[in-house]
This record gives sequence, C-alpha cells and structure tokens, in this order.
Amino acid sequence: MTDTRDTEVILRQRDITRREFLKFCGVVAGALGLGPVFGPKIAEALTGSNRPPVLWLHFSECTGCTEAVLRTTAPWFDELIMGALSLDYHETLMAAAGDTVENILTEASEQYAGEFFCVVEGAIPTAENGTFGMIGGRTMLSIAQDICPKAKAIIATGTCASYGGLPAADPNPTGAKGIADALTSLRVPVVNLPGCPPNPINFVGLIATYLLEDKLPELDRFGRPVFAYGEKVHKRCPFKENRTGRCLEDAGCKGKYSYNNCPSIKFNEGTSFPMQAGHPCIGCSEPSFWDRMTPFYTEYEGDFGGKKRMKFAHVSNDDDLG
Ligand code: FSX
Ligand code: F3S
Repeated sequence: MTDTRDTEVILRQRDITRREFLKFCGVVAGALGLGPVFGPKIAEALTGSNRPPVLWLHFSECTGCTEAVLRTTAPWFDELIMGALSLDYHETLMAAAGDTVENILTEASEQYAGEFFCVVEGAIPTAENGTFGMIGGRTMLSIAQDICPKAKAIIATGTCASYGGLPAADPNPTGAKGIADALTSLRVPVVNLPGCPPNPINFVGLIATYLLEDKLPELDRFGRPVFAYGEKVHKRCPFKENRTGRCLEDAGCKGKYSYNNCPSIKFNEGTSFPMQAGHPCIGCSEPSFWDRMTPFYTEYEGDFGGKKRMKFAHVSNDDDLG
C-alpha cells in the first residue's frame, strides 16, 4: 500500500507538476460529465490511501487494452492508474512466472474475496469446455469461473471482454464470449468498458467514481457507464460541429450507430481520435461490431475507377444498433 506522499514522489520523479496533474484530473472530471471544479476532488481520490485491490486477468485478446494504458504519451499515466489501485495480479506486468504466479492469483482471490475488483481483458473461449484457451494447464473458462464470482465487481475492459470482440467474430469456432455471457450464473456486477482498445481515461473515470462515491456508475442496457457511452459518436463529430472537412459517412463511418465519448476526450492526451484523423469510426465499442459493422469501408463511385458504391452490409440509417 502507498499513501498520498508516494504519489507526490512519483509525480516529482516523472517531472510532472501539480498543475499538470490537476489538468489531467480536469479531463477525467470532464469525461465524467463534471465541471472542472471537480478536478481537485478527483486528484484527491486518485492519490488517497483508499486503494481497492485489483486482480487483472488476461484471456483471448491482443493485449491492446493494457498497451493503451501503458503506452500513452504521458509516461506517468500508467503509474498513476496503477498507483490508485492495489494491483495484486497482472500477468503482463508481473516479473514472476509459473507456479508462483498461479499461487498469487489463488491466494489473493481468497484473501480479498468480496473486496477486489476483477479486471477482465479478452474474451472467454467456451466451446469444447473452453479448451481453445489455456493458461498454465487450466482453461480460461475455468479460471474465470473460479476467480470472478469471488470479486466485488468485474470491470470488463475492451470489447473482447465486454461482448466477445474480434475473437467472437463469425464463425467464432472457439465459442468466444464476453465475461457476462460466458458466466451466465454470475451474481457479481459487471461494468463493460468496450472499445478496441477502450479509452484509458474512462477506466480512470470509473475508478475515480468508485473512490469518490463508493458505488459503481449508472450503466446503459449494454452494461456501459452512461458517463462515457451515453451519446452517439456522431453527435460530436468534428465535421458536423465545425462544418469543416468532409463527412466520412460515405466512406463507411459508423458514428451514427456507435456510443462512445471519443470525440470529447480523444486519445493520447486529447490529441485526436479516428474521425479527426480522417478515418471512419468502425463502431469498435458496440456489441458484435466485427459482424455488424463490417464492411468497415464503403467504396466510392465515380472518381475512383467507376466502382459501384457498396452499401453497408448490416447497417442502415434506420437501424439504431445502440
Ligand atoms: Fe480486444 Fe484488448 Fe481490441 Fe485488443 O486486450 S478490445 S482485440 S485492442 O486488446 O481485448
Ligand atoms: Fe472506436 Fe469509433 Fe471511437 S472506432 S475509438 S468508437 S470513433
């Protein structure tokens, strides 16, 4: 366990001023729909001594969700997140391996039973009793069945853990599912933070909400926090708002069918997000997006070799998937 002074030391070591830290907390407050005045409260929550235990499980995935946290342009961001939590188990970050690690998972899940947050990253292969995904001789399914029911709450980070994502794309031979679908008799609340990858600011926002209010945020019908997934991406489309540039709908943009706050908080310290970079939204935070949002691109007709325009295969303007 660290205390408030430890975080101050981390900030100093990383050459981060208190002012920069408060600016970051202001961004988190913005993501939560709170005014900038709440920035200092978020800072207090993130640097306090109340650090919930967290066991972070990896299943069928690309690890992009963890990478999104670790490889942000702000080098201190990962330490801030990890410092706000008591991270007792994370396979990507642990130096130990083998039996030692397996024992840590079992012991921590028993020691903190009913208290820990279980962060799940990746989908769970369920076909053939889960034999398509093995870790240390055990199926991912049996690890999830063993650990998840002991948690206080589950945070499914990324679209794979939330809804199956890429591993569950048709024909899905491994029977990959999101955690709530894989463990149907689970009595523990599940918060989905979809996105491929999800925005780390929303993860911090979720943790900050819990630290400040001692409860989980309001969720939508797909188990996503309303603070982050309450509006369609299209609502704050930069082209729509500024009337500059070219609307990307003809190129296949799925912003009208996708709920996420990317246009407001963006990625990499607020630098940009897909549409701002000229790329259509592919609906990465929606259930079954690999099946329902493809083809991701629409061919233009006319200037591009007279090709026939390709219509969306599964989405029409009247079909609100969210
Ligand atoms: Fe999935 Fe995350 Fe996409 Fe990758 O771990 S949400 S494939 S960015 O990494 O699970
Ligand atoms: Fe994903 Fe679309 Fe945002 S592709 S990152 S929901 S702009």
